[in-house]
Amino acid sequence: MSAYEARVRATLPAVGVALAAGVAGVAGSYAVTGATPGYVVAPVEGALSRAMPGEVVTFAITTFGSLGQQLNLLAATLLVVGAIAAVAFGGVVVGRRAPPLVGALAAGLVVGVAAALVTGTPLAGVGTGLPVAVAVAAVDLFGRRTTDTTVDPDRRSALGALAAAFAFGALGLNVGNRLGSASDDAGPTVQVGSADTASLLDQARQRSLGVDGLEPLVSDAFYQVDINAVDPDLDAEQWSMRVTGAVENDLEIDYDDLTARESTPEFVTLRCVGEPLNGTQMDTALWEVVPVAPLLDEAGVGEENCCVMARAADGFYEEFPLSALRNARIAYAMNGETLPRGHGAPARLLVPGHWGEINVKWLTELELLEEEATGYWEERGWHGTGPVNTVAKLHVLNRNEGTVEVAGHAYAGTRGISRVEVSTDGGETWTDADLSDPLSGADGEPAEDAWRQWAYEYDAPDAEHEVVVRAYDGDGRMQPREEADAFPSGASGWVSRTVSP
Ligand SMILES: Nc1nc2c(c(=O)[nH]1)N[C@H]1C(S)=C(S)[C@@H](COP(=O)(O)O)O[C@H]1N2
Ligand SMILES: [Mo]
Repeated sequence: MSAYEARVRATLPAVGVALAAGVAGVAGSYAVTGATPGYVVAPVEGALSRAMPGEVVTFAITTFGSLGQQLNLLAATLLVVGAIAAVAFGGVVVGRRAPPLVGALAAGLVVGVAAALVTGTPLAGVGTGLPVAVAVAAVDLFGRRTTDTTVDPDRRSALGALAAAFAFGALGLNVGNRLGSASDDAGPTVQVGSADTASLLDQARQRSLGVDGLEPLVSDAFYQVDINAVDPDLDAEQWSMRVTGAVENDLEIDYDDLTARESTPEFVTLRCVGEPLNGTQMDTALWEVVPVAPLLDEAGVGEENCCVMARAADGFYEEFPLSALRNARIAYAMNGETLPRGHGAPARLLVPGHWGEINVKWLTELELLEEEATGYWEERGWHGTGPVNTVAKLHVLNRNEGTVEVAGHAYAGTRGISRVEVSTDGGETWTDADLSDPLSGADGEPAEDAWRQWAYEYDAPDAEHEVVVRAYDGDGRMQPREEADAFPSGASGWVSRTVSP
């Protein structure tokens, strides 16, 4: 064995202990915070995704979808484990020369203070630092004493530390998951739905077409898109939002002010500009909403304003025209319950007919601008602040006795859907599909911004054939055939599917 080899071998157990300390630190952090912004990996993941060049993010979104964010979270986790391990390694090295536990204390302290600073959560410091101190101390106390004054971890104690770290990790995951779900339930106790909520949800059930496998008019599972893997966890009682910028007087309203205002339940559909043509990031809910227009009047918004920058607690910001803001709503409940954390609790913006991205969640500020500015996704090359494209999705294909049934949803924002046509011969001939009745609001008027379902059943041909679907908006305009990718301004084209007999 060369001297170099011998040195590497001698260091390996210490590296093992250090990695174990890294895993234990991350697990300990998760155990005390759950999946909240206090989790030590969360700010690192956020910073990573923010620093990532727009081309890379766009590539990840269009190739991996939401998996890209999971990969980013994994990268951030490895980074944090590595950083903690480096400090712990230092602690082990110091421990060889210093009096007992000095290295352990130093490592725990450095990691703890760093975690507290990075997350802005003192508890995260304790959760992260303590397990690191314990892991390094274990080496001090149980490691092999090589001379009278120095200790070294041997292979056994390194393996022991690793095993303990993983056990601790599993425990941390479990405790953290429970914490996370507990904080989801802890909503404010206000009356969130008006009396009409239940009957409108019932209406949506009644008007949904009874097609097997077709998502109802109020989505069972509403998609979620966020810039961060870990969402803000805001306390409604602490929350407020401001109207600022080019206004006569700044306005600030808190949760009680918001929910005391006159509100209505409204069906609103959202669609993400980044989803593929036949993707599933398009959903509908019944939201309890307060109109934005009166707030603008109260703040005194003049004609010189072109637009607004909406800002949020997760560092997200989007700019869009004042005309769209005048028709926007602030939502604080969804399907009869307080707004879920993942959808922007305690309050989010809904901008009828516009791409999802300007429907800012965890809303904190509406800054009125006199000159155009650039939002988060526009800085990354997207054009997602305008009205949605018309689309008809084909999500269901049922083979029945002698027939084929195809179905999906169609959406054209505030233009509405007037008609959906289906072709079963690749676009040669077209037939009208059945449409669900339009959803209507508490006043009985048709919902301003909601999708419809379509369905079509035909005799099963014996040959392979191509099913194509296209929608017409409320003005009778046929959805353009020309295909476009999601980037930069939303997918468009006719959805088609080859069906074999
Ligand atoms: N604060 C904040 N608001 C946000 C986002 C975000 O990352 N942060 N994502 C936007 C995007 S891209 C979309 S498509 C919609 C999705 O809303 P949902 O997650 O409730 O479906 O929220 C928008 N609002
Ligand atoms: Mo989006």
